[in-house]
Amino acid sequence: MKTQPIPPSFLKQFRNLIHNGKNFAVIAHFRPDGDALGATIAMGGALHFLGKQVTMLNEDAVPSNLKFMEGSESIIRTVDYADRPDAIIVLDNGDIKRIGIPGMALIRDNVPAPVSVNIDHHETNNRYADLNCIIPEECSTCAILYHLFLALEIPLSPAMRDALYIGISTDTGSFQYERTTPEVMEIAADLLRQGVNVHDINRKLYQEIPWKKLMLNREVLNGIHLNAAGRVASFSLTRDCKNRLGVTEDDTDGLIDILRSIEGVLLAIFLEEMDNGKIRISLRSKTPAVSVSEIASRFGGGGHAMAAGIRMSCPIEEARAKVLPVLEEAVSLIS
Ligand SMILES: [Mn+2]
Repeated sequence: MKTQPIPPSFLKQFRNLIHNGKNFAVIAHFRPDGDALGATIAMGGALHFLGKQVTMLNEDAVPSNLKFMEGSESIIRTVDYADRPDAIIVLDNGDIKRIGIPGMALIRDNVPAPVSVNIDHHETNNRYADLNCIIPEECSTCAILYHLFLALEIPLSPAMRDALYIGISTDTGSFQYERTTPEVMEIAADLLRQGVNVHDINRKLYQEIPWKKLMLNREVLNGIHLNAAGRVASFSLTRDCKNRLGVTEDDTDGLIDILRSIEGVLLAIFLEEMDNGKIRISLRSKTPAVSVSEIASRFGGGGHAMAAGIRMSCPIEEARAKVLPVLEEAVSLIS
């Protein structure tokens, strides 16, 4: 296995921080996915092992499809947290705004302010914390934590082990995406040797689709648009449609994979009207020739080269009319 990727300076500072602190808060981005929750649970477990007081937080509730994760039941909503931690560890979060307003208040309004730590793999991460460990080459924050715990000689409890595996599996699209390197497979192999039940976890992650979600998939299949000679796929999900099917914002994750999976499609855009009226836009690229993170950043969004997102405050058709031409132009430049 290649040498561990954590910068020695971060390792040293992080070790001191953990040694000197007693009370920690751990948080990841809102609308948490498998990597955000996996990293939260694993870091919570590590601090617990070291005898620290630790509270796991998130702006949002754990989505129903990930409630099976052991430890997720101990994650509380940030708004319900009234303690003053010595340090707050922010995980899998590229932009400070994505921990939510109560989380930001925790960092900014406490006197003295807790030390903030930022461990992440988003390439657009702007290093907003006192201590930053950003490794865009890693497939997931959970992979970074795997290396971190190894370097710090922190053993994995079964809950931590499963959490890391789930973060790596979900952020690589179950070991399909570009960053599924030999090193990723070696981490997965080690976690399996330590006892991960792959069959059980995969069934819970990928083979328990609620009926209403399947009906939502049908809606997407009926409404896909292809542009730029079949190289750009798009779909707009309105609040009306979600209300009609009885689905929530939790149920819409992963729908963009349907668009991305179409033969010949290079770029996919999924627009969703949220409960608060804002538009959430997900972008995917299937070609290294186009970075959707670069396109997203033109609209104030961010993410990775192959997967990025934007939020806009305008009608959904207006958002589509703004972003779609940029994607069409981007594919037109590919030979
Ligand atoms: Mn991630």
